[in-house]
Amino acid sequence: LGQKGCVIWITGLSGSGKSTVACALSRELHCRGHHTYVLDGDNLRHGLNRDLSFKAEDRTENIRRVGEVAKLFADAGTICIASLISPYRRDRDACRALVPDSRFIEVFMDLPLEICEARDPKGLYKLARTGKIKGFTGVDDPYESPVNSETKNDGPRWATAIHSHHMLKHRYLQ
Ligand code: GGZ
Repeated sequence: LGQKGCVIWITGLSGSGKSTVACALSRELHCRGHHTYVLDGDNLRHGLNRDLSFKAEDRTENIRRVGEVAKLFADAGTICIASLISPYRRDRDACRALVPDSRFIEVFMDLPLEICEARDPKGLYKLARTGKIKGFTGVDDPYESPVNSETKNDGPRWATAIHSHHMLKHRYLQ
């Protein structure tokens, strides 16, 4: 895995733990001598994607650009971990189509909205509920759950963040 790059695409609602898992996974892989790079949607929106809003067509463009960058990292032999809400199945599938199939691993942070909202680490759900943010994913904007992700969510749903992390560890970090 280390010699040939790949894309690990983490999708899920705001507050579902995508960035936390991305960082933890990156650190573990790095400790084992792999080259890794994390592409975080929220961070990239300050630079590469600063011209994009949260309306559907801009989200699609956001994901397209990050998918293309992730492909470049994978081509260069890096394990690229992309962490974006990426709410539309079609957009995620388009990113998958950019790399050979076995080199795209979709990880679904399958946490119920209620738990993400209860956590509300940045207070954004509260702003969305009071109408101060419009078009917030899960509140008044759609999220299409993966049907074909590489993670199987057979444990308690709230444990999926940890489960995803362990699944990847067992599959790729032996
Ligand atoms: C969803 C929003 C919105 C709206 C601001 N909808 O939890 P966060 O704060 O740190 O991460 C979210 C981030 C989502 O950016 P992405 O590039 O991952 O989104 S997408 O893949 O849909 O293009 C959230 C913050 O931006 N945020 N407004 N309306 N998330």
